[in-house]
Amino acid sequence: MVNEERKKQILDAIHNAVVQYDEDQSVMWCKTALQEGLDAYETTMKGLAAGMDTVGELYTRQEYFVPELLLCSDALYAGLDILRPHIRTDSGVHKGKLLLGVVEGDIHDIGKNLVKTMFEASGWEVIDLGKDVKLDRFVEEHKKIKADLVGLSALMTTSMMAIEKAVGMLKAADPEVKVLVGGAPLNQEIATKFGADGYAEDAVSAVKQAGRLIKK
Ligand code: B1M
Repeated sequence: MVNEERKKQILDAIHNAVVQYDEDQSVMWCKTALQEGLDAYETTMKGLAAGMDTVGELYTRQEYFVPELLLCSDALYAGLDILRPHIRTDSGVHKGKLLLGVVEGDIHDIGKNLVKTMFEASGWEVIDLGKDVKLDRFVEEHKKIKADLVGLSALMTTSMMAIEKAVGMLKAADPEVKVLVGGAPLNQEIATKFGADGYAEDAVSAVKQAGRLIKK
């Protein structure tokens, strides 16, 4: 196991690779992280996702623009491809079926994909509808597959309003449906106001929250 100093060096290098949109460095340092025994999930969050947070700050300060954001996302995904197979799994246990997607009007899917990764790693079957998903589609697919849980993600204050609508549509179609919501502009208070059954601020707490919701 590496010492704290080396761990920080590796996580910083991954963070910087995302910020500098350097796919090769992202891949190289994520491989190094695994070779040196770092936990794959911690590396994802404290390296790749932390890099994306810095990118967000650069965008807010107008030092980065949309093209840079896209390149940074590519560097994040290149690293995630290396780490994902190593994220610890609860193999052989089927926990439930999650219908997941980013609501209409919103194409931010990095967070949703991390949520998906954690659910799959924890033994859930995930039906991923992708991003910018029309609200009718969540209802139609839920009717077809009878998901144990529907997960809705939104990253913008504008698109988050679609969550309230989607929850209403899902509950009208199936009063028993459980809906979990998440994404940066949301919090527990808003989620409750929108009628959702649960809210989670990150991918790990989403899985824990899901476990609680389907037990009820
Ligand atoms: Co844009 N974007 N973006 N963007 N983008 C934000 C969200 C923004 C906050 C930037 C800013 O202004 N500071 C801002 C929104 C402002 C607002 O709220 N109104 C913004 C904007 C304005 C836009 C555009 C409109 C820009 C434009 O075109 N002028 C446009 C939107 C187009 C559209 O959607 N219709 C746009 C486009 C893009 C890109 C395509 C270039 C790219 C996305 C690439 C992609 O996703 N494939 C992008 C990016 C990368 C960002 C920032 C920089 C990073 C988002 C991210 O991936 N974070 C973002 C600024 C920021 O967040 N600081 C920004 C990392 C990710 C791991 O975190 O997504 O929060 P997050 O996910 C977390 C939790 O939220 C939670 O768990 C995840 C993992 O722990 N979570 C859930 C998420 N979903 C969950 C669901 C759950 C539970 C937990 O249960 C179901």
